[in-house]
Amino acid sequence: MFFSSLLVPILKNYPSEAKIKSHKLMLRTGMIKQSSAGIYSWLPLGFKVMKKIENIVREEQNKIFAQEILMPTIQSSEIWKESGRYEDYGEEMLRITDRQKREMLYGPTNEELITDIFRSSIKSYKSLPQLLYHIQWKFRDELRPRFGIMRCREFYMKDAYSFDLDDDLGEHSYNKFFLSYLKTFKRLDLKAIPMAADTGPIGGNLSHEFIILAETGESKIYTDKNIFEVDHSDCTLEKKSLANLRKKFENYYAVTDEKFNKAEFEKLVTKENQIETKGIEVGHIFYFGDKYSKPMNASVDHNGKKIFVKMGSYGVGVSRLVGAIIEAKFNEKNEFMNWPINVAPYECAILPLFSKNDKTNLEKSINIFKKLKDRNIDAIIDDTEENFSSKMKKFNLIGAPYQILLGKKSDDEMLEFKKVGEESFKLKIDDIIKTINSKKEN
Ligand code: P5A
Repeated sequence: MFFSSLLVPILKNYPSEAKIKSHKLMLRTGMIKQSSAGIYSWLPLGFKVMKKIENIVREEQNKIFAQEILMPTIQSSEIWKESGRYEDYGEEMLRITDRQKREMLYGPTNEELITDIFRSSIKSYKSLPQLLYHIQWKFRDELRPRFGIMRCREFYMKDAYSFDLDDDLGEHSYNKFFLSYLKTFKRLDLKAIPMAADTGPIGGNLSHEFIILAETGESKIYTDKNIFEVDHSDCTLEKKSLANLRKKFENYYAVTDEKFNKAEFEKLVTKENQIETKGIEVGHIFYFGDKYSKPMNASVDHNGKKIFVKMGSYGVGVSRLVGAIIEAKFNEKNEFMNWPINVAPYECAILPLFSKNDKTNLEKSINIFKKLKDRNIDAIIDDTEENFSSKMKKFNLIGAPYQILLGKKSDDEMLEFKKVGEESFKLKIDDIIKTINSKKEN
């Protein structure tokens, strides 16, 4: 409730090691602290934002009836030897030997572990489809970790896995995640475009990366600008509706670097519609059939016949999303962060001007805080002795979407209220509450 009691180590300036907006802002506002190369601690502000994002991701997974589980971070090498990826994964995999000299690893992804769970639990095709997900830390020993939590070694991922009887049903599961991702990113106020992408070490030949446009992104992309108009709001979980939605997107050229073909791009997209820019990959979905189920012997009985299940996997970079939202919403020139309200660290900041001898405004703040809290508004009072303008500057950077200013001549009834990055105006507390709550999801 009081800013002075929080662990928020704000810096006066942007640290020189940070090159992109999100890294700069996260270090300056004390959201994260680097512990070693590509490994970060999440401090209260950053952790709060990430947890809010995680919850939105979770809610959208639950809406397509995916079941949440939790798998460990440390895995045995045995299952990776079965799938054949133990050698293939190369130096990105952090390999660990335990005291019994067993080869273990810190999971970079979980296709093998989930396949092992599946094969020991499901025997009949009647239990299909199975959609399972977890939200867990991953480790990839990236050669060049950079841009803070955008490309780091330890990161937080939502990874889901689907199991179906045949390719047609497998693709239906794939399409459910396709829609679920569009909905998730929309709730985060991000325009993420599904683009045909390379499958790398995960495998398969059907795959989409979900990319948001950003100059600082690491993925080069080529697309038709009309793809931004495709709407998913009336799509249902029905098979045909989902397949149509994917088709609507796939009608437009949209690919990442590895899939780019200049002649094709120029033939399929008129000059004025061509977009050639950079983006941030916030999600990636894959369909790979029996790539893991066959070597690992994960099958079901279908009328006396043994069928290797058809699988897909679906990732969202939960920790990367914190940075991606900042890249999209931080106004660096005017120094304010415009968080979507449902992931903001605080929904409303109350900034009182007061002194040791006159704490009237601080007392007023406490009353306002209680009223906001009664109406479920997540507020914070800046009770520090900093001057008024540095409090405003600080909360613009932290990005409380709404702010109540109690300055020299603060009125009891008509409060000075503002949206971050905009001018203030006078409003009664009840109307402030209405304004804030109207912007929030139910
Ligand atoms: C899909 C789920 C997979 O790992 N297996 C399980 C599949 N896909 S992926 O594309 O490799 O990763 C999924 C998402 O995780 C984020 N991500 C990262 N975030 C921060 N730092 C990294 N080094 C990093 N690597 C991947 C991305 O958002 C990616 O889309």
